Amino acid sequence: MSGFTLYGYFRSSAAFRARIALNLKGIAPELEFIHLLKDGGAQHTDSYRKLNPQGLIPALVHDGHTITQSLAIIEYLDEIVPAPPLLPRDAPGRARVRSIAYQIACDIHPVNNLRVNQYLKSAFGADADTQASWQRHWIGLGFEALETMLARDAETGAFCHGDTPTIADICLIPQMANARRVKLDLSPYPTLTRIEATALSLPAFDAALPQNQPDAE
Ligand SMILES: N[C@@H](CCC(=O)N[C@@H](CS)C(=O)NCC(=O)O)C(=O)O
Repeated sequence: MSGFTLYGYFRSSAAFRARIALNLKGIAPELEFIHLLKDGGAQHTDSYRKLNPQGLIPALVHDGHTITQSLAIIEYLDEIVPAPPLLPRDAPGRARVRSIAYQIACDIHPVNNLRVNQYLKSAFGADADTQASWQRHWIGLGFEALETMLARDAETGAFCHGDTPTIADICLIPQMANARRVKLDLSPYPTLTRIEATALSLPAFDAALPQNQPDAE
């Protein structure tokens, strides 16, 4: 399929989610790189804010529509390209997958975002070490609950839910990359690291890694 444009940045974990979903669906989008740091951040320019008034990436343009929010992008792709499905067929399964995805996308990720770290610095003088410590705290708290849930539930398989990747894995793997970047000790989360290794053995996940992007630095 063609006619997709993804606005992203190699290190953005929300863009990483969108890249995995596009890869799983076999879609190779045109790429527009929004450098989040250079010259104060391209996400804040008038031209990008016209596309996404939130000033956040990713944004996906397709068929005259601009879609923002990574989970909305992923569910849109899943609806227009149904195979392979990124959500289970059964309602309890879909609820469980969304619960895992939202734990990451709604509770862990937002408090660790770039703009939060920039505000920690400008308002409270938090240096890079303090910011990393903040991130380790919030990621660790979220991972503790996720590890308990995934280790306990019979629905957990090779992936977060069963033996094929879902939206839960699409959120988990980029969050693991962020955890590694701030040097969180991952030894207390053996289920998460096992699922990460399985997911990264798939080309769709591996090709979406930050270091494998054309704008990687
Ligand atoms: N909930 C949004 C989060 C998007 C988001 O926070 N993107 C980050 C990069 S991971 C961003 O653009 N940050 C720019 C900034 O903080 O200025 C989504 O899932 O798309």
